[in-house]
Amino acid sequence: MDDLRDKYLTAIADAAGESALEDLRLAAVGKKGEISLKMRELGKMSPEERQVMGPKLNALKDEINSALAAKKQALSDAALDERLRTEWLDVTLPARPQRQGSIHPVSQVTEEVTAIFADMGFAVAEGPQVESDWHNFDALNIPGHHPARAEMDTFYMHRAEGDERPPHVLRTHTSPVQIRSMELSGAPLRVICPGRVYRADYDQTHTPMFHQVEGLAIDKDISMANLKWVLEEFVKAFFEVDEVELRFRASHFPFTEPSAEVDIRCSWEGGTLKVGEGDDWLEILGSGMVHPKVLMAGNIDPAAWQGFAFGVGIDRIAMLKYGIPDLRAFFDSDLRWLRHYGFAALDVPTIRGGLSR
Ligand code: 2NM
Repeated sequence: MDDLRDKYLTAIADAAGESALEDLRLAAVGKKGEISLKMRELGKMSPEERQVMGPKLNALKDEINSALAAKKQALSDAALDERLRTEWLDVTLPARPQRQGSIHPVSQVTEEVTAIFADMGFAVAEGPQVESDWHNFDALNIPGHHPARAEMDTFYMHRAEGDERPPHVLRTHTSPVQIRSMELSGAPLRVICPGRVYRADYDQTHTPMFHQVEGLAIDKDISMANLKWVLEEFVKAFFEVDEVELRFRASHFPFTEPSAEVDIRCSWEGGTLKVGEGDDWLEILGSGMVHPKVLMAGNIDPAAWQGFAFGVGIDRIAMLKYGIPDLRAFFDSDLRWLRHYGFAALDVPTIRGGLSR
């Protein structure tokens, strides 16, 4: 009996798989198994012999059955571990690595600018790219005879023969979106308007479609001092530097009074731009206090409210920040250029995480 016990327990311990284990079960405790046959022999024994052998055989059968069960569990645990180890899949990998795209610098910079102004409490508004003549010009204090209309090199939409109404235009700036925001929300108001704008101009530094962000803040006691602080905070966050110096130069826009162009102190030493130090000045912004007539066009009472506004060219500040030399390459859809200057799709700009990581 001890030989039988050793033989089967050793064989069970060494069994390589579930089918070997099943063969062992049949050989030991199956209908024609060795232990079952021994149990059948109990009938031929004397009652004294049977009284000793019966319990021993039963105990052996139980022991072998539980060894079989334990081994079966161990084998299936090992099989599961092996599957978990070999059938592993990184579900965070991109689904189609052979088609990785990239985020266009204009999109990236739009997101960066939006994140910075959102952090200062500005909402984001969008509007139509085909605008009414009134929203694009009249509401912004640019009347029909005003030279700014001609200067803007406007693209005009078609009107049917004999239709005397002024044709719609491709918006020449995003200011009409701010007129719409004033009409829609009233004062107080803090909003930025990023988007595409159009002017019939094409050379080294101009494309007929380009991108702008304009900002507008209206409240009871808003001044040029608030404008200066907001623009300083913006420039520091955008160029990721701790200190900047801004220079306001008197200028003229029909929609602001007074108006100022804003330069930032910089250096071009070694051909690379450093913001906040050096003896050069970089012109990046137009700004001013919103003209009372513009507030009135937006149904806001200029006797009760005032505000500042500004406009930035996105393409230009993208070129400056990321060292992109040629504006026209922005719109060539050249995949090699996009791979070089593009951004990873999952690197969303955040104020805390650093904008351009
Ligand atoms: C600029 C410069 C100065 C401007 C004005 C407005 C509005 F609609 F609120 F009056 N939005 N943006 C503005 C002012 C834009 O771009 C160079």
